[in-house]
Amino acid sequence: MAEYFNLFTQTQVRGPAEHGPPLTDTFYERSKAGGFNHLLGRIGNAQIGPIYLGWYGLASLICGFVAIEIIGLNMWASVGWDPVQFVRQLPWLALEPPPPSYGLSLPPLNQGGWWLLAGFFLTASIILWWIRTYRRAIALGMGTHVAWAFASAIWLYLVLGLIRPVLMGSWGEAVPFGIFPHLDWTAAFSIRYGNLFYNPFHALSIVFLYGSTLLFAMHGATILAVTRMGGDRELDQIVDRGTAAERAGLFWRWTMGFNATMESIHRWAWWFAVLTTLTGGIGILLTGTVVDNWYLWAVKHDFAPEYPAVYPIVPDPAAGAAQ
Ligand code: 07D
Ligand code: 07D
Repeated sequence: MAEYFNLFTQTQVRGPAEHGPPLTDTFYERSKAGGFNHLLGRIGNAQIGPIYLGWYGLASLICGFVAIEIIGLNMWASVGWDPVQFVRQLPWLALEPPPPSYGLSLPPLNQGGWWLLAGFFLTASIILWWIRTYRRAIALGMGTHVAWAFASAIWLYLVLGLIRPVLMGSWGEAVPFGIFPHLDWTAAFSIRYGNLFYNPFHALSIVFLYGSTLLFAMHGATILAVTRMGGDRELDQIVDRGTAAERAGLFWRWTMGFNATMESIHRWAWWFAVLTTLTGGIGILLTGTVVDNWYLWAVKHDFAPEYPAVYPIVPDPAAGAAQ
């Protein structure tokens, strides 16, 4: 019996496990069979695995584990090895970079040395994972779009924690490890450099971040809206356009006069996501190196007003209240 398939009445068609095309260039055998999981099938594909670990994957996981271990143990030590306080205070705990007085030299372990080590292993882990995304794509005969999008995020990460601190001559410029501490750093960074809102690259980054969510919503909604015509089989709709793609396109021409194609929408989405961190990284790189105060920079370039010229001196309301 054919069952109507939509968001609420899902069917999970289950055949033999899909192993993907055979790999030719690998010296590490991937694991044999995967399993199935009904709950995962509700949000995605029910099949789990086969997972490809490989030497890069293994090395990445080990480096990631070492980094998290260093961060976690330092945080734990900072509450006197008390397990309860560790859990309670975790969001506020930090592993801080060295104080500015050390510049780019190697500090003692408890003066930021651990931070440097953790950063080294985290960076190694991330770069090894990038290599893995690149090599697995090649092995499957795919394009390397995922790897290059990931590289854009890594660019911002490297600017924040490595490239800019090196240009500024101090590890102390880098971001601490920690959930709220890294937010404090973000706020302090903005204030120190005269309000990041006046940094045009921060603005561009926000444009692409917001744009990414908008595009994702529009695309996701459009495809869901035409699944009943087979729109979710996007590939078929690209090579053999059917009523779903036609209607989806017409919907947008009706509502806004222009439509993306089944292919171009993914290019838009890719570029918007990639440009978020690409422009963001440029913005951070310029901060403190080329521009020391974004507000004053904006005043100089005539897009921020000088405060006194706009706001006359305001009497302190508290002074009146005291009488
Ligand atoms: C949903 C994919 C899954 C990823 C997740 C993140 C860790 C960290 C480590 C306790 C969308 C896993 C988290 C591995 C645990 C320790 C030591 C991605 C999804 C679930 N931030 N940030 C978060 C990172 C920076 C900022 C949350 C990382 C900059 C603001 C999480 C980096 C600045 C806010 C986190 C990084 C900045 C956050 C949720 C690296 C400027 C929030 C992230 C490596 C860009 C939000 C309490 C998320 C929050 C948040 C991780 C860098 C600003 C802990 C790994 C320095 C303003 N950041 N962040 O869902 O709730 O991303 O914070 O560069 O409001 Mg951050
Ligand atoms: C961090 C890329 C690196 C991540 C990697 C992931 C792991 C975990 C986990 C397996 C996010 C590695 C992953 C290790 C593995 C598992 C589970 C991407 C990262 C490689 N801002 N702001 C941005 C807004 C203000 C500030 C970008 C909005 C204030 C600073 C974004 C507002 C001040 C920085 C953005 C706002 C301030 C930013 C981030 C509003 C604070 C940055 C884009 C409405 C008081 C960063 C140029 C991104 C940047 C950044 C948005 C306000 C500070 C668009 C909407 C004025 C210091 N801000 N911001 O994708 O690039 O990050 O700036 O107020 O560094 Mg901001």
